[in-house]
Amino acid sequence: MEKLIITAAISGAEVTKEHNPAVPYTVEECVREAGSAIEAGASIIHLHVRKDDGTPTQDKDRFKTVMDAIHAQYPDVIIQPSTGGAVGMTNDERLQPTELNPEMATLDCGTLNFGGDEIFENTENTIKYFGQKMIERGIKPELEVFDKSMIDMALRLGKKGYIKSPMHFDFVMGVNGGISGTLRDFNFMRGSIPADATYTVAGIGRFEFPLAAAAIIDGGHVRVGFEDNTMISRGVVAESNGQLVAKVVRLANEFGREIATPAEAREILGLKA
Ligand code: KMH
Ligand code: ZN
Repeated sequence: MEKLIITAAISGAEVTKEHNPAVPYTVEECVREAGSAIEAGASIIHLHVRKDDGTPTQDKDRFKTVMDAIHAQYPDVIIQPSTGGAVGMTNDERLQPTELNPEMATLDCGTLNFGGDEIFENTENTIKYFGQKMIERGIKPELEVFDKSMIDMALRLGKKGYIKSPMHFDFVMGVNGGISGTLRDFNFMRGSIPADATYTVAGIGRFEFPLAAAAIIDGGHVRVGFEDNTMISRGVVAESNGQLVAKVVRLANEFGREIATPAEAREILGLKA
């Protein structure tokens, strides 16, 4: 079986220090949290950035500062900026980090309710626009799909030339407004992607580790991190992103799945080196 790629979503845009005091806002905190995850076995950092007060931002300069600071200490790691940003941002605001020509970036494949009164909006034209920009800039999209219909959208837009194959999906499961985090729905998602596609699974909250185990067994890949879940076990706040990654490594060891280095992750995902 292919080695396991672990992605650490260290910060997100919604989670705060009230949920977990280790949620990173400053550049130094981002380096600390990315470092803990990389040292535990993550080969990809899925990155959102904040202002020092915790406000989410897609500012290109802030991304550059944080990415350079992480790469200064961990030159091999793959950094995957978010183009989802936070609810309510404009398309061009969200796309700013792609101007830095990262190897990967997320591409969200549909609109969904996002708790309370929030709607995370990704119209068909938005997805086309983001897909086109990523092709122009040589960026491999991680196709964030929060529901089965978003896989169908990605496949349709792939046929029209907005997304290249082989595709790499991220099944985000358990968001209130998206598909549930049950094994039944995991099987549905997993069975709905093309044979040449790869996937990672990001289980939200209590779904994080059960879905990680499912993907480890199935030959898929895993995303964990404070963006998706801040607890190491029921009622126990995680000390760091690295602690979440270490738990995935232990599960992988139990099932005999080796962990991919960044170089091996590049090979598996077909990234430009
Ligand atoms: N913060 C969410 C509204 C992504 O990174 O591409 C969107 C999100 C998805 O986190
Ligand atoms: Zn994200």
